[in-house]
This record gives sequence, structure tokens and C-alpha cells, in this order.
Amino acid sequence: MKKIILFTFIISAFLFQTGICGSIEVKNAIIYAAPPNANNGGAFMEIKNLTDKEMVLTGAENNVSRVTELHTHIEEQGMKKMVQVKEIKIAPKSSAVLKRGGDHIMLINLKKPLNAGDTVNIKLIFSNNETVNVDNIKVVKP
Ligand SMILES: [Cu+2]
Repeated sequence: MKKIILFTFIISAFLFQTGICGSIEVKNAIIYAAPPNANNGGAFMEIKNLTDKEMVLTGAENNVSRVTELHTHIEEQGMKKMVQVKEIKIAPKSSAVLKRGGDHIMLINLKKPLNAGDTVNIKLIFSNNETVNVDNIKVVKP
């Protein structure tokens, strides 16, 4: 019995680190380095819904900025601009792709500049109270 518990623990520790929680798998997470005077940064990733029910991303937290918001881009009078959204829906057995010019996670009011080579931890929060930790996301040059 002890062996099984230990085994389960190791497996969950492993899954935890790679951003899988049974329902959700996160791939290709990336953050672009911001100029030294930038106050905000954007995080991009593919969030795969492994279940046969819709999953709804309702929020996120991170360790480098004071505020974390879900954003998308809209076009207004021919200009693309970012707006906050309450949620990002992920259809059953499919992915939400957070990318530049589209949906993204906004890191607002950075505690320190984001430099290439830094790493960031983001926690994704879903409407069913499930959370997924996406740790050690690499900051790269844009
Ligand atoms: Cu944004």
C-alpha cells in the first residue's frame, strides 16, 4: 500500500511540473521578453482540453506581476487593441491556442523587468475550480 501511495505521489509531482492535471494539458508555453521600461508582458500557450466537457479558463495567477488578466484582441476602426475577457472557453477534446494578436494571458504591473532566460510560473484557474500549474515558462526574445 505504501508503495502505491509513493508511486502516485511521484506521478502527480511529475504531471504537476509539466502542466498536466488529467483534464488539461499545456504545451508550448512562452513569454516574450519586454523592454526594460515595460510594465506588462504577455504569456502564450496551447491549452488542451482532454475531457469530453467544455472547460472554461476563468483566471490566472503568476509570480512576476501584481495583476494577471485574460485578454483578447479586437479590431476597432481598423486598429487592433487588447481587451480583457472574463473567460476563455475550450471545447471538449480540443485546444485553445493563446497567441500573439489573439487570446493571451496578460501579466500586468511587473514586479521586475522580464529578461530573456528568466522563467515564470503561471497557475491557470478553471470554472470547475480545477487549477493547473505551468511552471518554468521560458522568457525569450521577441
Ligand atoms: Cu493583453
